[in-house]
Parts: sequence; C-alpha cells; structure tokens
Amino acid sequence: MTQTITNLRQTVEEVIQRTSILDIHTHLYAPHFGELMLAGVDELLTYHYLIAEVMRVSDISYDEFWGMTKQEQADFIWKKLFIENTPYSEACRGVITALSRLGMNLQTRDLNEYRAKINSTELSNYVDEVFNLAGVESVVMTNDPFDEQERPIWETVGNDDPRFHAALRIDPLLNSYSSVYSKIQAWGYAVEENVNEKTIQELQRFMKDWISKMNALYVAVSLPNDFIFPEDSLRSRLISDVILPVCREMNIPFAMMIGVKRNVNPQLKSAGDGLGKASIEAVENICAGYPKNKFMVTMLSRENQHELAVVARKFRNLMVFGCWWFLNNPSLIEEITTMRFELLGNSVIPQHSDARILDQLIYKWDHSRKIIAGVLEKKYQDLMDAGWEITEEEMERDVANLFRDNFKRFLELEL
Ligand code: FIX
Ligand code: ZN
Repeated sequence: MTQTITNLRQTVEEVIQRTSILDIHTHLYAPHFGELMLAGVDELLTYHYLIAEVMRVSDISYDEFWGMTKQEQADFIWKKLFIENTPYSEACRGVITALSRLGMNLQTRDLNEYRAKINSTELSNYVDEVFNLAGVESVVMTNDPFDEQERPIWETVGNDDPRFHAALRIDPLLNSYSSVYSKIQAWGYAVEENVNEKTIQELQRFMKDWISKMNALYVAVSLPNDFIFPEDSLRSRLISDVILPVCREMNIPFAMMIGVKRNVNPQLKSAGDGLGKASIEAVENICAGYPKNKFMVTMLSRENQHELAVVARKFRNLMVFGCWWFLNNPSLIEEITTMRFELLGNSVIPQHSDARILDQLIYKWDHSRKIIAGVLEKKYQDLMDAGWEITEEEMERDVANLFRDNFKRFLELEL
C-alpha cells in the first residue's frame, strides 16, 4: 500500500489534469483534409450552438444573417452575445475559456486583436498546441463517405496522422437510403433501390471496403427520437442484415446516437436540430438480440439517461458514452456522471467533446475535466468515510479507464 492521500481534492485534480484523453467522438479533421479542418476565432464564434443563441437576442432576419460572410457573422455574434450581453451560457463561456487559455487578454474585448493573434499561428503547430493545452492525445473524427469534399481524400491519400482516428458515419445509408443508393451503384456496387439479397451482399461489401479504407474504429449513426428496433422498416433491415453482420465480422462496435429531431427549425440550418425522448426498448432489443455485437450508445434526452444506465447493467456488450450536445452543460454533466458512476462504477466513457472546431477541444475538456474531478472526489470521499483508503495509483488507473482505456479495451485495441 502506497502513501495515504492527505489532500483528496488536490490529488484527484492533479490526476485528472495529467491523464491524457482519447476523445472518442468529434467532428474534427486532420490538417490534410484541408478546408474540412476548422480552427480559429471566427469558426469558434460561428459554432451552430452560438448561432441559435444569437437569434434569441437580435431581430435580424435569417436571410440577412446567412447572407453575411463568416467574419461578419462572427463580429455580429461577438457584439450581440459577448458585448451587449454577458456570455455565461455554456457555449459562450466556452469561447472565453478557449481564448483565455490561448493567452488572449480578455480585458480588451477586442475581437480583431484575438483574430490577428490566433490566425498568425501555423496550422500544423497549432494542432499540437491545442491538443497539448486540452490534454488530448488523439481524437476520433466523424467520417462520411457520402460527403463529396471528404470522399476524394479517402480515395487518394487516406489518413496516417496518428492524432486523428476514423469512425465510419453512415447516416445517409440508414436514414435516407433511397437518395444514396444510386451513388453507391456509381461507385461500383450492384445495389438496387429495392433491397434484395444481392443488394444486401453488395452493401456489406461497401461497408467492409470503407471500414478498411478508413481503418475505422467503429461504425456510427445518429438516430431520431422515434427510432424503434426491430421494426418492419428499411432502416431496421439494413441494421440487422448489413451493419450488424459486418461489425461483428470486423469486430468493431456500432455506435448509436439516439434522440435527435433534425430540422425542427430549418431556417436555422445546422443550428436547427432539436431532441426528443426515445424508446429505450430499441437499445434493450438490439443488445439482447445481438450478444456477439458491441454497441456504443449515447442518448440526447435527459429523460433517457437513467434507463440507459440501467440497460448497461444488463448487457456488457453496451458501452454508454458522453453527455451529448444539449446535455453538454455543467449541471447536466454533473448529474448524469454522478448517476452513471453510482450505477456503473468505472465502466463508462463519461464524456466526448463533439468538437467541430479544433480550439473547442480546450474548453470542452477544461470544463468536463473539472466536473468529472468533482464527481470522482465525492465518490472517493464517500468510500474513504466508509473506511476504504484509496491510493494515487488506483486513482490513476480509474481516470485512465474513464479517459482512454475503457474505450480501448471495449474495442480490443492495445492499451
Ligand atoms: O450527429 C452528431 O454527431 C451531432 O453531434 C452533430 O451533428 C451536432 O450538430 C453537434 O455538433 C452536436 O454537438
Ligand atoms: Zn457529433
């Protein structure tokens, strides 16, 4: 037994600070993906979370807003949400945390000054600088073969940047097959709109080719709040006959992100999605029906969180992950993480960043780390009060599990 902990809070915080993270779901890209890789202050300020917020405090028309250049939109958002209002919403505070940790003088409130400083950094060094500030060792991208900008990069150079792993995202295939099957046909697969046996085989071949091409760590999809499984639908059939057999054969998880209501307000474009409570039976049925498959699941509605944790107690082929999107707020992260630790102990992946803009890694992880540290400290304190001394090595093991190793073990990657 090594030395006893004298200052619990400080030790937990230090362990959390020095443990590097494998961020299992982001929308970031390696620099060689060109324009797909977003970074810098104008991107930070025009994050879709902030677009939704700025519409609430101004009466600008949607057309006028979308007609502005990115820099004009950023200037507008800065003025409305940061100067004319106090930026304490989570998405606003995130920009402040990122700017501050990048060394900006926030007292000047001079956006042009921040813009000039951040834009002067060379991108490749900037990736390392941001990863370093965020304490992130690597991230998983969201990779869509149906995206016309992204696809050619996979067809030519691929990816060998060890800081960026791939995940094969298949929303178009599962959620709008009739609008993508002709593309798949054109890429050399004998698929038809009417999903017959030959089409199933060819879709399996398509999936395997893309998993290999990307070296994808998992296959992912976002699903609406009315997702049901199994059911008499094309999506259900594609999941059971294409996705699950392929994931099983390639021994990779199928990640389901459940509960999004797309386009609740289409005028807001990428900021216009909402959420709804989903049926937990879909998760129970798929985990029970396919015990040889691995599932990673996150749900968007707060109301689904408790039942999701209970399902994970029943099925070890289910890994619960993250506080997704509208749940990525301090009060909810604290509540959900506490509940998960109480029901599942150390066997969860408490958070992912969902960063779309490189610099967001800094604030998303800065904020989440603090909350996870607070929750862990409370759990350790309760144990110590009950007479169970914890060592720093045990804390290190726990935090490494939460931040990296549970994911790696679930995927059977080398630790
Ligand atoms: O579907 C997803 O992966 C979502 O996370 C995104 O589409 C969403 O727009 C987002 O950025 C949430 O954080
Ligand atoms: Zn996402």
